[in-house]
Amino acid sequence: LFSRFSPTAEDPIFKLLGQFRADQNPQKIDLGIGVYRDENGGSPIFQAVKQSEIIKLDTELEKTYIGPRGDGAYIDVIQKLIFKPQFLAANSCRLASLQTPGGSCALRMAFDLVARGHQDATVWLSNPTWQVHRPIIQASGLKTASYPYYGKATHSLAFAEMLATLASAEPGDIVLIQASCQNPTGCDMNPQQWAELTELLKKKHIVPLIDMAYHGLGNGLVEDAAGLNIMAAELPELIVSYTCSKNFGLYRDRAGLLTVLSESQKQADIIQNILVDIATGLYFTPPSHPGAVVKEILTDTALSALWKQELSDVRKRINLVRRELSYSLISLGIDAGYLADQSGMFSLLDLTYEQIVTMREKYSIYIVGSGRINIAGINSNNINYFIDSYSKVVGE
Ligand code: PLP
Ligand code: TYF
Repeated sequence: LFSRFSPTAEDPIFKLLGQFRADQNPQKIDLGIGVYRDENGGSPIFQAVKQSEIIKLDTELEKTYIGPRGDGAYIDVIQKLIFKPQFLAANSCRLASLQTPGGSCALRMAFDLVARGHQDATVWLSNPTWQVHRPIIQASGLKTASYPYYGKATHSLAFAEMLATLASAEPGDIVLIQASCQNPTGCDMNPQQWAELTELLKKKHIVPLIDMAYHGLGNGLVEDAAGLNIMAAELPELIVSYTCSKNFGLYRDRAGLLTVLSESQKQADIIQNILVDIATGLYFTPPSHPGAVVKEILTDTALSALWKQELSDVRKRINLVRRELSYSLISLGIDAGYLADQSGMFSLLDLTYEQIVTMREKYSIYIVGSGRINIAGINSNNINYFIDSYSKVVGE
């Protein structure tokens, strides 16, 4: 049986991480994988998480299954973090939700749900998007198409082109949008653009799937959810995939959420049962611990304040590095104003494939093949080396 299989390609981001780890150069810099790094280059556990884990260790009484839907109280606190209170007061009966093992799994569940009801749906992906979106969609058997999102020359959103292309989508198609801190471009829509896109989706009966992987890492918890809330207030149907991987730093522990907004409570009840059915067929029950840790933080006033402070520190550091990088490169005559304007951990640098290889092989600076850098990989110890190397490579 197994001789039938041919090899598949390794995930390029993890491949790059392996190369980085094997590199002996003490000046090496990892700008690859999307993991937050602090000023010392480490990824320490949030203090709020550590404290919550200690409480959980002391108070957890059993390890029995939490069941396919997960913990209802965890679902409630995440929904409160995402949606405006007025929206939830009027519409929570229209929501069907599931605690999931991270954001990737929430996405897979969302596509499996769509495929059960509408096998011919096309999922529209931004060009470019997170490179794992496509394989997750293909695993659910749905078709993909792409819409313009980013103008390389201007380093900004190609909004008019995006709207023009999405106008050709069919009713019941899905458009995948990132809520904030778009991976890999760092370019997000402003509220006016969210509203315009909402109008189009409403008119054409297209359903948005909003992937929220960097909630609070851009401009703030409320600000990063503003576009999503514009859509939720206007549209009959919407899907949200959420992950606590980045904003709680829970990467390996796997805490996520899938929330589906439908037209009525009756439809939401049907969707809820289907989601439970799909989860049962895939993994049965999500891990309890990371969700319990998040729930503890969000229901405890002191822990919640501590977490918000830590998240704000993360955000401030990312934005500080953005500005420093931008100004230093501009002072060398390199067009880099866009780095300060974009948001979240990622931006695309103007590098050819050959230049990316040179950055890696000659300077031990690890950048994803698209030119994507993790801004948080830069700190005051390595910024000068980075700027020096980058300016040499682009000047050659
Ligand atoms: N969506 C985007 C845009 C991401 O960058 C990530 C990153 O990991 C995810 C979803 C998935 O998150 P998770 O690690 O929780 O599966
Ligand atoms: O884009 C990133 O770097 C993160 C982490 O297969 C990641 O989202 C990278 C590759 C992958 C899963 C997650």
